[in-house]
Amino acid sequence: RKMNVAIVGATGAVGTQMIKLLENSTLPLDTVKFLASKRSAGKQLSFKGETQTIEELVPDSFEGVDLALFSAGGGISAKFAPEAVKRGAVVVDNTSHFRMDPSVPLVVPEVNPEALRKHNGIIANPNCSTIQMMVALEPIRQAFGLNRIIVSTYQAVSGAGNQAMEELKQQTRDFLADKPLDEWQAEILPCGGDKKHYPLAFNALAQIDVFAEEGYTNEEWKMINETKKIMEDETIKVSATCVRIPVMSGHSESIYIETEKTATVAEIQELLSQAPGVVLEDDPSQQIYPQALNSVGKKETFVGRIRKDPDEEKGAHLWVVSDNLLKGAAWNSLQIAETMYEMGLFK
Ligand code: A2P
Ligand code: 11C
Repeated sequence: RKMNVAIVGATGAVGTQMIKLLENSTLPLDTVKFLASKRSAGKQLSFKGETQTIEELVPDSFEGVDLALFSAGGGISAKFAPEAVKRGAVVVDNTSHFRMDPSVPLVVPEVNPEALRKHNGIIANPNCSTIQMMVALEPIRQAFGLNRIIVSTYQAVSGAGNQAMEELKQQTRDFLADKPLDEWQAEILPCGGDKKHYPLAFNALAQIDVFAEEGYTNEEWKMINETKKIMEDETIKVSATCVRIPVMSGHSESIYIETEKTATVAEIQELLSQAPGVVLEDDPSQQIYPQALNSVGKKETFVGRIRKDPDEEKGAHLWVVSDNLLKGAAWNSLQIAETMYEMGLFK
């Protein structure tokens, strides 16, 4: 049977990528609905060469919909995902709203596809910085065990949405025009929901999302809590520092791990060269290592700079890069839907 699909947040940074990916999806499509706010209703976009009209999101938008891909913010998911489920749709939600709900699977298809079987209508897509870390580390965990992860991120501005990207572009223009710093506009970053705003252009901001318990930001807690849920292991020690840098797309991560069994660099390289969704780019002799710019538009997670910690036999460092809008968001969401289809999980 062919499927009716709805994209919620069709005009957003992630929604736009979802539309592009859906054009080449293996899902058997019948109709596709493009939903956004009242502001966008009536605007047009192109899908598979045909002009389509964006509709305002209302509860009845989901009548007859089999699959709804949500990426319009946590508040919208909280309100409308249950409406979609009530009307018989399966929801793949890209926001943080349902992620830690025990009745909601949190899935990276390369890591824990079996969790999809337990869904109750909603499946959560993990945070972008968590997803790429899981793709790189799960093969290592399987082969050598994983006791500890310490990660520092270098995250792109597209993770904060279209308006944040515009803000960075304007600040960059201001810098190049020698405009004094106190005349630059900062109204969104580091976080739309917080009180103070700082420029990102030619800067690095050690805040993504709002501050929460113990001096960690929500983005850092997401990496900690989501890792334990996806790997189904509460005992893994995880700590994170999340930093926004003036890159448009492609999140980079410096990851330190401690394995249970000792692993050599060659063993980790061999493992990751075969791992699903991973591209190994690791040849210091040729200056080969992953770069954010090269990751843009690709579905894979790129791993390099693999090296042992000089003082800890079971410690190793990796540099992990992926397109945050694709594997971190739109592609992982659609990949969840395609995996569910292959598993026969759509009624
Ligand atoms: P709109 O463009 O109509 O505001 P981004 O993450 O790039 O900021 O995009 C957010 C997405 O969420 C956009 O598609 C936006 O639509 C959508 N959105 C925001 N608020 C609402 C709302 N109240 N109802 C439906 N969609 C919304
Ligand atoms: C960022 N990781 O790069 C965030 C965006 O929990 O889905 C995704 C927030 C989330 O800003």
